[in-house]
Amino acid sequence: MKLTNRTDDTRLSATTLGTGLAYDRSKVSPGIVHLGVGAFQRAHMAVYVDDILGVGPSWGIIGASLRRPDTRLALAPQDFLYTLAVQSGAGTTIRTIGALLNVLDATVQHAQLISALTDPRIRIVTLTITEKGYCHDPATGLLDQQHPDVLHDLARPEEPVSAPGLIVRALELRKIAGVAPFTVLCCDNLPANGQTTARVVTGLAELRDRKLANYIAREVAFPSTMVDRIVPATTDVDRKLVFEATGMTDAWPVVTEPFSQWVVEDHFPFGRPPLEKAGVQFVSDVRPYELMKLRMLNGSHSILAYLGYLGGYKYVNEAIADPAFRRLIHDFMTQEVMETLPPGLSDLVAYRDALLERFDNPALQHQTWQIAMDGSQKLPQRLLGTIRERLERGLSVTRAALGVAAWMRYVSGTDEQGGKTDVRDPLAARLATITKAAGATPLRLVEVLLNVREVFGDDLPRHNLFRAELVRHLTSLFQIGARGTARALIGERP
Ligand code: CS2
Repeated sequence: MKLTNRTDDTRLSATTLGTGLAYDRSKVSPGIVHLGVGAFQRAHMAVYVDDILGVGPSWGIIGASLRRPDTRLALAPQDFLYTLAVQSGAGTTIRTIGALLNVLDATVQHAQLISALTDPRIRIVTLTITEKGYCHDPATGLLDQQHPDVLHDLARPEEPVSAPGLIVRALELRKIAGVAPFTVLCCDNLPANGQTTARVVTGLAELRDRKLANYIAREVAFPSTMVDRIVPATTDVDRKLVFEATGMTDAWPVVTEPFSQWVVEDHFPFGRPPLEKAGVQFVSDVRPYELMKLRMLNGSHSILAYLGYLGGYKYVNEAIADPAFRRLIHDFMTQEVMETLPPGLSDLVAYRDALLERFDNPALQHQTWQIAMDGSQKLPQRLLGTIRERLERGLSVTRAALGVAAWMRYVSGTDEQGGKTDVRDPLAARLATITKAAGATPLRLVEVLLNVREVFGDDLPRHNLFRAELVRHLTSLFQIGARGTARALIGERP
């Protein structure tokens, strides 16, 4: 990120912005601590909060980055203000967001973060720490007791580094001080995300102190949510666009699509912002929405990411413009996912068509490589849930299995041109070792990868039909590539 050649009077800040917000920011006080400030949170949850700060000024956000200084470094000089650019084929709309009152860098401001988390004004702690931030076993959803961060937090409970560790410590301190706890709101793409978060937090507390664990289980609410907005990583092109549109330099704007959805289970014992005024849907059971979104959107995204990347497509909109890929994703949703979803959801056909249109957005530049990251943490809820249910019912899993085979091909470390693939995944080292030992032999690759229990559990490796589909697809991916395989699957000449 280059900020040279611009004088400070063109840098976005409270002074240069003037009265550019719809509310008086000096009246806003913090009510939420957010762990994991990233592009997604800044383009989603923070925008909903920004919308209601005029009527609910006690719900400002203190953000925290758990690993990296970059967000604080970029936003502090601009008073934590940033630009939201909403882009579609029809053009761009620009808005400044002021909901973040501060961003702490937990690596050097640990004490400040703990004091924010124990501040009685804080009534909600929200999380976007990505799937791997939960230190859990993706196949079972249970805390991984051998996770290095968990071991660290058990050894030094006063200086936790993981999000579950920070939450446990903050709740412990609040309990000691006689301060009511906060509500924990997971905003990550996990199945039953409230329960999953509750399980890892109480699981960690249990390893430290049973009484504390009981207290958390009894007193703390973990409502589930479904979050949805496509937010690619910000690039220098986006920075330039924002500068050209506003005349101000913003070191870290966020660029997103027009669509945004947030469905929340309405269980906030210590109060919540009036987010329904900003379009949040409060419901008693989030599960149907969550399954729909994870299996339709994220499932399709992951298939497109692996096949697209292998097929040489850098961006999602390029991949979905390939007729064979488009047809494959259309049929995956229609013929494999829809019948696994609970009844009562509104028009799934319209939902599917809207997704295809969103993937098409040419302004977004969403990299297949970005979505391909952390597959070991994503596959269970995106593809394997669909596959499990269909196998149980004796139904075919061809397209979903192609997504899994494409992941297997991807993590084997080379692309179709023989170049090296930069595989980012918490299990990357292990995946590299086992795939190297197996070589480019589909049967052996399927064998070793299916045995990664954290991903496939104990049941899927035993399923012969699933295994056969994987071997068939992987053989085809090696022989005729991703595009050829997609074409063959939809009945066209590869
Ligand atoms: C994507 C998601 O990066 C990914 O894995 O599938 O971030 C996706 O864009 C969001 O969940 C959309 O709501």
